[in-house]
Amino acid sequence: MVTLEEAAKVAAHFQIPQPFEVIDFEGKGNINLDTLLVRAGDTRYLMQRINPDVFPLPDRVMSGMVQSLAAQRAAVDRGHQNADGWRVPELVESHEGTLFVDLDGTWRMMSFIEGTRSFKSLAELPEAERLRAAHEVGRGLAIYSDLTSTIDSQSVPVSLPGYRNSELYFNQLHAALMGADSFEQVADRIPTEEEVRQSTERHFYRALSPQDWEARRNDPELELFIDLALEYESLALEMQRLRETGVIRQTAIHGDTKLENFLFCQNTGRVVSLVDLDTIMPHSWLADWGDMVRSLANVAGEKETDLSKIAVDEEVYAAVLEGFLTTATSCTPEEVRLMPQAVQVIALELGVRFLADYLRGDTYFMLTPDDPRELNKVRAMVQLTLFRRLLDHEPTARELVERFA
Ligand code: GN1
Ligand code: MG
Repeated sequence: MVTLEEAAKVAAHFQIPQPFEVIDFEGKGNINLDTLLVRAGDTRYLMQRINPDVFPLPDRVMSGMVQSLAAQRAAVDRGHQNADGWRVPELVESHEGTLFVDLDGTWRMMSFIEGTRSFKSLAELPEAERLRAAHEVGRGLAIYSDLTSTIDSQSVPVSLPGYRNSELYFNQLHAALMGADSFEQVADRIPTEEEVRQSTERHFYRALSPQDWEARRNDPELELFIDLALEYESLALEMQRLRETGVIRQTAIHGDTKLENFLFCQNTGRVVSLVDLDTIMPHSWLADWGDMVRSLANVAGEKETDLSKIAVDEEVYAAVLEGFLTTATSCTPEEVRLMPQAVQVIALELGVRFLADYLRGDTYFMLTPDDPRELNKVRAMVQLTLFRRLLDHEPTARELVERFA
């Protein structure tokens, strides 16, 4: 990670007033670990390096982001019925007039949306406020989807080839279970499409010594989770087929709709923005729906070590569903019917991603020096436990969907 001194040198490339100071940003996510807050007078900015190990095609990331920002801005400016109070970050240009600078990686800077807060888990809110917040998040995703529905999904390049591809993630799990370290072992699992292969091949190979891999692979705590994931591989693949065969439509989705990326107005408690625009891509809105609900309904959060606390909060589920379905304007009945499975699939898929990453040696969700060595194992167990609970909860979820649809 860069030092604050190095970051200040990068910040000087952007058109911001002098003098400015750079501090670390605590609200960073799991991927762009170089995320800093830049303050110039009363104005604050967020500066980020797009993690090159995860996003090998940063210009694509930027192009999706630019399209999303432009669509949101245009909808707000023309007074879209849902856009009242919606806030859109702005990219800061460099002195050369570009929207990013390449300096040992691709850096971008954007305006910081003041007066808002975000949450990693609803547990950070007093109980009396949680359901309203869940309703707001559902409403927020419906608004975001509405405002960006003008984007032609076929014109958005996939920012991260292979992202949200369940089949690929399961193939990576199979490779990690084998402890593969050569092409021959995984030749039939590596994607054939060149650009997907280039972006993901690294994550098919073991990055641990054979001894360390074996210890992780044979960890008795993981056995049931590995079995569970493999048992439901076909569920995830089924959803993918429905998309590939056009039964469910593709739009330009957000791609990373966990609770943390929704900004709540500090005064009104309303959701006013959905940030982290790294993964705009053609896919189904059901993935955004699923990712949002799997992160929201698990009030214990993504890093809980006491698995007995992982549960589907039924009231939260109902509130987010109501917020979404009463605001959304363009869902087909077939898609609505699939809403419960979509949540299951994203929890399963994310569990598989964490599990495969832990088994092969943390090459994707990289650990910082302060992170516990077993973080990705914990994250995997949380998502797969949640997946189990979501399966049990399915009849209730179906009833709720029928009620609000
Ligand atoms: C990653 O970097 P962050 O925190 O925004 C990941 C998402 C996961 C999420 C889980 C590009 O998002 O897919 O759902 O972690 N983003 C990417 O916390 O892989
Ligand atoms: Mg992200």
